[in-house]
Amino acid sequence: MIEEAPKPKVVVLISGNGSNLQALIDNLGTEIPADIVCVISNRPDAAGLDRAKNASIHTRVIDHADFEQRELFDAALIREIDKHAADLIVLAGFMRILSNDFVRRYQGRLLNIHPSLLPKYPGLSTHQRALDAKDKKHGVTVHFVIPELDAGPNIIQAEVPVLKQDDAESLANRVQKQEYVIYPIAVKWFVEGRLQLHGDRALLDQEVLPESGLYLDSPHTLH
Ligand code: NHR
Ligand code: GAR
Repeated sequence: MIEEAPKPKVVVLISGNGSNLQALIDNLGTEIPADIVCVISNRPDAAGLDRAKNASIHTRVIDHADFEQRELFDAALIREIDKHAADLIVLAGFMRILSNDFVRRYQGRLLNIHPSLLPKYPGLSTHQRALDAKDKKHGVTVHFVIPELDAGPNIIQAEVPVLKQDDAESLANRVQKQEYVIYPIAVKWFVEGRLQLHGDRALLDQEVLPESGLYLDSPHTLH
C-alpha cells in the first residue's frame, strides 16, 4: 500500500459570512493540498459556520462576549487551535484584534486578508475611506500577521477600479471577487512550502517579494 504524506492542517477563523472560507473550501483537494481541520467563529450566528458544516468540517464557536478580557478569549482560541496541531492559521473576515502573545505564538504561519491596498487604510471601514479620499483604485491584500494591526509584510495584492457610481457596498463586492482569487493562491503557496516570513519581509521560493506583495492587476487563475 502506498502511504500518502500527511496533508498540512489549516484552521480558519471567521466572524461572519465566510465567503472567503468558501473560496478556500472550493479549492481544497484540487488546487490546495491541505485539510481545513477546524473553523472557529467568535460569533455564534456566523453564516460561515454552515458553510463549514456543509463541507463536513469541524466547527467551534468561541464567543468573545463570554470573556471579560481579550487575553482570556485569545487563550481559549489558542487551546482550540493547538488541539488540532495546526500548521497554518487563516483569518478570513475575522473581526477581533489579536493580542501580541497570540500573534507571536503563530507568527510566520498566520495569514490575514484585508480589504485595502495596504499600507493604505489599516483597520475598519476601508471601502468608505477609499471613496472619501476619491481614490481611483482600491483593492485587497493578503499579508502575514504581526502584532501591529494590518502592518505585516504583504504577500499578494489585487487592484480594482473605483467607479463614479460606487458606494461602499458596490465597491466591497468588486473587491471581494478578487479576494476569492488571491486568498486561495496565498494559502496554496504556504501549504506547498513556498511562502515564508523572513524578518519583516515575505519570501516566495526564497525570493523577497516586493513591498506591495505580488501585484495582480487582473488576476484570473491560480498558479
Ligand atoms: N490582530 C493583530 N494583532 N494584527 C492584525 O494584523 C490583525 C489582528 C486581528 C484581526 C483582521 C483585521 C483586518 O483585516 C485582523 C488583523 C478587526 C479590527 C477591529 O478593530 C481591525 C482589523 C482587523 C480586524 N476589531 C474590533 C476589536 O475591538 C471589533 C470590531 C467588531 O467586532 O466588529 O477587536 O481589518
Ligand atoms: C472580507 O471582505 C474581508 O476582506 C473583510 O471582511 C470580509 C469578510 O467576508 N475583512 C475585514 O474587514 C477584516 N477586518 P467573508 O466573511 O464573506 O469572508
